[in-house]
Amino acid sequence: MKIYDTQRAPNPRRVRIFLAEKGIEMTYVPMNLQGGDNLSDDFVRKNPWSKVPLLELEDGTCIGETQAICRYFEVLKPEPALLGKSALEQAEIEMWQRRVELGFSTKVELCFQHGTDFFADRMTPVTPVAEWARLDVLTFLDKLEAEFDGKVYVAGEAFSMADITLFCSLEFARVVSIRLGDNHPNLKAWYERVKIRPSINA
Ligand SMILES: N[C@@H](CCC(=O)N[C@@H](CS)C(=O)NCC(=O)O)C(=O)O
Repeated sequence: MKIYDTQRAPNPRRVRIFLAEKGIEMTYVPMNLQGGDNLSDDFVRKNPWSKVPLLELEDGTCIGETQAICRYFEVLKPEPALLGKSALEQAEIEMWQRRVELGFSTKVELCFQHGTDFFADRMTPVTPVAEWARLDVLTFLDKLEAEFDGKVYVAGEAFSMADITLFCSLEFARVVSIRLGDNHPNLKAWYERVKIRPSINA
């Protein structure tokens, strides 16, 4: 079993942290995205969406999408639970996971894709898209800050996938000069709590 991976990209990092939290050893295949490794015929045969991370099982089955890969390992190794145990925990973690991924991570990625020329060989950056996404990201952080009052982790008392997603996207957001500000004390305290977990260096 192996995972096609890129060190600095946020989605592969989410998987690495998830697996490190669970103590699962993995073989990682490094991919150079800017060099176009993910656009090669060989890789596109494995993943027609040409994205990493991609999990390839021993029988050749390929699973794309970070959340799907993580769910696969959550079922194989339920402890520690990162997607929740009870029906309520699972629902709350998924609710926050979706809010963070759709409302923040995706928009940060749009800022990067449309605000830089990193992928100019494969797409046409549209500056207003990056500008709109940036405004949306800043609004999202302010809203999350207000909701975070009294919370330990994104989905409540336990560290979960929602924290991994927010942390990876927040660190990646620095590339497009988006950072927590003095108006985000709750999120800054959360960030310091998460940053010291050993898995974060995976
Ligand atoms: N929805 C996918 C997104 C994966 C994704 O966008 N991966 C980026 C790296 S973070 C990628 O492979 N980009 C290469 C490209 O767009 O050519 C997931 O959750 O795994």
